[in-house]
Amino acid sequence: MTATDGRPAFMGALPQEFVWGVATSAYQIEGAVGADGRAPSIWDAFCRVPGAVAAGESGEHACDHYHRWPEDLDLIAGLGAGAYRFSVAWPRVVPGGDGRVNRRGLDFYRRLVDGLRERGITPFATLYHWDLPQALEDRGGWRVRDTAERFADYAATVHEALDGVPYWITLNEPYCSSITGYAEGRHAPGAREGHGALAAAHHLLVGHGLATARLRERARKGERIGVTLNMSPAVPASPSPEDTAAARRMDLMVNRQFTEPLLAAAYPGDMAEVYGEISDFSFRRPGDLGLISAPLDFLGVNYYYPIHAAAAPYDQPDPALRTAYDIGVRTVPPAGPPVSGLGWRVEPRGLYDTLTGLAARHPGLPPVFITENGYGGGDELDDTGRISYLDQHLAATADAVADGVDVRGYFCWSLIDNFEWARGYAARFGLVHVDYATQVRTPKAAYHWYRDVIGAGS
Ligand code: IFM
Repeated sequence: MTATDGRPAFMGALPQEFVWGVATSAYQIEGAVGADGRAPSIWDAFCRVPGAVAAGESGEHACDHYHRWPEDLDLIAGLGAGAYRFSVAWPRVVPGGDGRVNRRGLDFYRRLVDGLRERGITPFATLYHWDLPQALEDRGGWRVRDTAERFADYAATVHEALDGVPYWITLNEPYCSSITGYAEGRHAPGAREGHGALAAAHHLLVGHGLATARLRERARKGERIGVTLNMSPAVPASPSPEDTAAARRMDLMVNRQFTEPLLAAAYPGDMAEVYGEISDFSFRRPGDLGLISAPLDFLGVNYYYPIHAAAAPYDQPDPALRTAYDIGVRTVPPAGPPVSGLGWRVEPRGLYDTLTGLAARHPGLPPVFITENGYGGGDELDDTGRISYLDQHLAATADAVADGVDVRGYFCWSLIDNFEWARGYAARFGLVHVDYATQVRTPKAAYHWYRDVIGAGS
C-alpha cells in the first residue's frame, strides 16, 4: 500500500460513501446440504461424477456456515466492512425448483439478514450463484425457457420474505452458468453442447429480465436491482489479424454476449458469424431483448484476470458437433510472473480497461459495484501475494474512478476460504483461513490489511 498522510494512495480518488464489502456464495460455504428440507442442486450431482471435482470433493460440509454464520458475520464486523454479498440457495427455498416453498430454508436467510443488520452491515443478496435445483435440470435446466419462469417465481418468493435487503443481484456470472456449465463441461451440469449452451445463456438473461420485473413490481423504498457479470478483457496474443480476430471471438463469448443484450438491447452483430453454424437461435422470442435490457440500478462486475487469446484450430472440425466453447481460440498461458498462486495472471490494468471500456461503450452505464475481485492461493496465513493483488486492483479501481467511471463499491472475494468449484478446497481465496477438519477460522495477513484499508476510508 502506498501511503500518503497515512492513507492508501488510492483512497483519494474513491468517493467518501464508497462501499467496502466482502463476498461469498451459498454452495461454497454453507455445507448442511441435507438440512431443513434442502434438496440437491446440480452441484451436488456434479460433485458425484468421478473426476469432475479435484480430489472428489464437494460442498457437502464446506465451511459449515449454515450453522456457524454468527461467527462469520462477526468476522465481517471485525473488518469494519459496510456490506456483505451472499447468495440464496434456490434448493433450500424452493427445493423442487417450483411449487412448494420451504419455510425453514427461508428462515435461515431471515436470520442471516437480521444478523447483518444487527451488526450494521448492508446485505447484498444474489439470487442465483450456480446452484440450480437438480429437479429443474432433470426437466432441461437452463436450456429450456420454463426455468427462466421458475427463476422469476423463486426470486419473487425470496424478495417477499427478506425485508431489509437494499441490494438485489439476480444472477452471478451467467457466462459460467451457461458456457462453463453447458459447453465447456467444467462446471455443473457438466454438459458439452452448442445450441443448448447458447439457449442456456439466453434463458439466464430472460430469467434475469423476468425476475427484475417481478422485483420492481413489489420493490420496497430504496431497493436497488442489478446483475453481476464476470468480465475479462480479451487481448490478442500477437498483432496478427488471426489472433486479433480470435480475441474478438473470445470477447464475444465471455463479455459481449451478456453486456450487449443487458446494456444495449441487442445481441452483438458477430454472434451469427461465430455461432451461426451451431445454432439457429430459435430460443429467442420477440420482446426478449426489451425484457433483458430493462434499466438496471447497478451493474456488478467480477474481475480476476484478462485473457490472452490466439487463433487455434477448432477442437471439433464438424460444426454440427461443436460446442459453444469451441470457437477456434486458445488462451495463451502467462509467460511468467506476476501470477497468482493458481497461476492466474495478475494484471490490474485489465480491471481499469474493463471499467473504462464499459463506460465508453455504454454512455448510460448504471453505477458499478465490483462485486468480486480476489486472489487464489494456497493455505498460507502470511498472504503477501493477496495483499499485493488487492492493493493493485484497488489502485486500478481508483484510476477508473478518477477517469470518470461511477464505481460505488468493492467486494473482496472472499471472506473465508471455501469450496472453489471444480478445484475443490485446495484453491483458497479467503481473507480468513478455514481449517476444514476443525472449522477453525484464522484471519490471514490480508484480513488485517483490508481492515486497515477500510478503516482509512471510513
Ligand atoms: O469462487 C468463484 C466465485 O464463485 C465466482 N467468481 C469467481 C470466484 C473465483 O473463481
